[in-house]
Amino acid sequence: MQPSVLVSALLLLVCLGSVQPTASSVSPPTHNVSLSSVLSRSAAILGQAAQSALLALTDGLDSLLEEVQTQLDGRVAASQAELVSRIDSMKTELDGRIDSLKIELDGRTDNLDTKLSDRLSELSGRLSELSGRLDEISAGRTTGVRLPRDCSDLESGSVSGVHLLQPGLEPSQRPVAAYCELPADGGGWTVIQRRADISPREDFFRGWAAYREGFGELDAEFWWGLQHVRALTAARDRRYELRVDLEDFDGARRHAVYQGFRISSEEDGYRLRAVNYTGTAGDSIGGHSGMKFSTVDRDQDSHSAGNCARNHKAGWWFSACHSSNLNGPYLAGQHDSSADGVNWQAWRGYHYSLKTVTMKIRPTKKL
Ligand SMILES: [Ca+2]
Repeated sequence: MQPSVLVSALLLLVCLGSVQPTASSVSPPTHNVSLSSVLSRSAAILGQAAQSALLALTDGLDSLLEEVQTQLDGRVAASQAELVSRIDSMKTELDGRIDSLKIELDGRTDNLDTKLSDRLSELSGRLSELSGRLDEISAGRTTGVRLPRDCSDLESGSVSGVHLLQPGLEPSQRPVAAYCELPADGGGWTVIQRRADISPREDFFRGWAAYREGFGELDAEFWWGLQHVRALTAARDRRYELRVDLEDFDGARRHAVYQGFRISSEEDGYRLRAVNYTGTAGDSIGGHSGMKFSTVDRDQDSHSAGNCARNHKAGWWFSACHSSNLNGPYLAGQHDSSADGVNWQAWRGYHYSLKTVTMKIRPTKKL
């Protein structure tokens, strides 16, 4: 609209311009009045045209601005809506996650409660069982009836598990709980040590007092205690054998039996006697026969320059130092370090820590 008005005005101006020189060249001076009126009318027409053009231009700009503004408003509104929708969906997702975490947490708490409750009931059951047995012992003391000295004295029909024994010959000696392995190989085995692939794992890197008294759980990993082994093997009327059962992580099993087994008094260092080997594992204890027991805090080994118990992280009848380390750290199979696992040199060597070990004793003779 506005360009066409401008063009018309300009065309008029050109026409007037082309007429004027001719008129001025051929017309007399009297014609000047009518020319000036033509010019003034033209100027008026031009002014009006310019004004119309300006108005049209202003209108055009206004509508353009309105259109831009509308579009901008629309886009801002759309962005806002998109943002709100995103925030909403994030919030929904977070709420969902929080809910599922709450449910998981509740489930775990319930599970833990159940486990704790089961364990408490089990412990409570064992406590009342032990309490009942203690009553029996008290009754036995007054009537002169003794508890079994070792597991071979249990009545026939007894089952494997924890039993109360009285290893010492002194009637005043306190009873001690022991694990009895009854059906295996004729039965009657008193287990004096066990390693197994279970958790929580027992710490076997302990001092003299712990190895003397015993530690661990009888139905899991444990060391029964040198004082009890001594009490049994000190008796002159019985001879004991030691059997060691070994298993690796491939499920292979070997055993070693020492038909003559005993240990000396604490004053003598719980010195080992293990002779007359038979078995399938190779002899890795015979070389320790005659050695005193050593712990990290009581070095009684034959290695004058070093502490074998510290170096191999166990208590054992170390010489300088060992061909078996059955109380060593549970390294679970192949290990780079040398001789500081649950090692049996004659079978799996110094870089293999066995999966399961059981050491057990029973009388070969009852005089
Ligand atoms: Ca030493």
